[in-house]
Amino acid sequence: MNIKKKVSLFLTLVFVMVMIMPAGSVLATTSHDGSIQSEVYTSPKFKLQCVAGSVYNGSIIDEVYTSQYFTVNVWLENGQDIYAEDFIFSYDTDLFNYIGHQIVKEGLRLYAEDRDPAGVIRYIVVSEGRGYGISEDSILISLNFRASGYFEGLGTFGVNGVVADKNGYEYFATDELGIYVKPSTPSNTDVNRDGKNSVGDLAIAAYNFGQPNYSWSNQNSDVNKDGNVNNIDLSEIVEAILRVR
Ligand SMILES: [Ca+2]
Ligand SMILES: [Ca+2]
Repeated sequence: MNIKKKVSLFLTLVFVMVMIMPAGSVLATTSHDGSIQSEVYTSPKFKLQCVAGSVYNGSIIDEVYTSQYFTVNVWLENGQDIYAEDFIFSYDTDLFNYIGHQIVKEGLRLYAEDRDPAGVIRYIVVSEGRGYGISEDSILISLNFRASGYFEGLGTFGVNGVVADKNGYEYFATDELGIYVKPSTPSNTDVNRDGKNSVGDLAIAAYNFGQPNYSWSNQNSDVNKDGNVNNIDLSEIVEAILRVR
């Protein structure tokens, strides 16, 4: 094989390797002084996470009760100077009702939300200015849902789309998450689950009175699981305390 053919074969091999290289591969690069260096190449990716309670401190869950409120966080991981995201979020409309969204990371802003009644929503999220690009794992957007009161079973959430870095390089990312909807349980007035009904349970629920579910300090404050902490929950706890001798 002559030199020309060898070079041609080498270049073809390099091209094929780059084309099939998965995220996380080691990529050989040539530095300014001509030496060969290796870099670990990781693509940004989405991760879906379902939580009950507050966005950052809530407990991660994989099942919900019928009629329960909960939050699905869309995370962006492995990002480096990512400044814009254009993605489609999908959910099962038989099992879940979409309530709304929140942006919790400073410097991020939602520029577009395009909703389709079939359970498909397109979002465009942008970092407003230098210093707000995403270079560490961050929640892009938090989506509030309520499990429908009519159906039980396994429902799926999906996200896929394109994110781009400060140089305009675009990366495709996707993720999927299954959440099981189970029947509601009867009221449980023992909010802190210490085995007794007392004023401690009442105080916890009182602290969460009137708050949206993502800011509850304890999800058991909603004793009748209707998605609100209100005078119905407090009255049930008081009645349980009065029954204690
Ligand atoms: Ca208790
Ligand atoms: Ca309630």
